[in-house]
Amino acid sequence: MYAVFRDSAANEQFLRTGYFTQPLLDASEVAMLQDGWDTLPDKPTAPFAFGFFSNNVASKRQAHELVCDLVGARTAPLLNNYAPLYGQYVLKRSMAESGFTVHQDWSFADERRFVTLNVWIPLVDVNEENGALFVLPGSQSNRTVRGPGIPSPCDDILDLPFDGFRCIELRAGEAIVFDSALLHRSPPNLSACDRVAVSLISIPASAEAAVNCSTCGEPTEFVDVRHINSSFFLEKGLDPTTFPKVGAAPYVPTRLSATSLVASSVGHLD
Ligand SMILES: O=C(O)CCC(=O)C(=O)O
Repeated sequence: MYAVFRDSAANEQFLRTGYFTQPLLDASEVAMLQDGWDTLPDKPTAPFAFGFFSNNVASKRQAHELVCDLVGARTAPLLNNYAPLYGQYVLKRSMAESGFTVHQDWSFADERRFVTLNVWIPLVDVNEENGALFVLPGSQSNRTVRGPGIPSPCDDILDLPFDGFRCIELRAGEAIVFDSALLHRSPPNLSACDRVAVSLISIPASAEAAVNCSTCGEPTEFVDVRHINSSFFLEKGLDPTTFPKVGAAPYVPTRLSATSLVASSVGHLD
């Protein structure tokens, strides 16, 4: 398997748990990202919003370029030749409806050969009250086939109890780098202030950016593999249909359950 971190101890911990935390940005860089957020032409109003939910391409591009430049420069010395694919802000407003349920991110390259990453960095200190990430250590071993048009493997575990998940408390500018297959979620922000974070999707520089997808209903034995680039998030609104089909990947319908997770994941808790 492709190494993720240059440092072997960090890599070993990442491979075991599915994530690694690391102070990454200094106060001036956090301030630059905060300023980028404050001056975005189009801000979401929903209780919880990823940047890619927006229809305003100029706004998404402004965020994407800033996050890729700034966070990409800081992750380059740590990661084993990874390249930024897409950068965005993630807003969790101070609202009881701002929780986000259990999920795995889509994969953005061939997960049989590569690990794709989410580098998530809050712009304020985060804890259980204001919407820190909660992760299920070791759950990245569930290499499900995920992507647009493919039923989510997490539909039966959306309300899994928080026990077993680990709350990743971080200072502003500190990063959690996690495997796209790691199960994670975030509770509602019950503090008085909105929580803004940045997220950078990164893939190995030698990998072709690609999504698994189904463009004609529920898949049976195979899903399409389509090459993408950052326009998938920026101009195309996560619609893979105009990207070239470059192959097919075997697909077995999978629904993760609490029982399967106990067997495959919780044993990895350290
Ligand atoms: O920002 C959050 O609260 C959740 C982020 C998340 O789930 C993700 O980036 O995949």
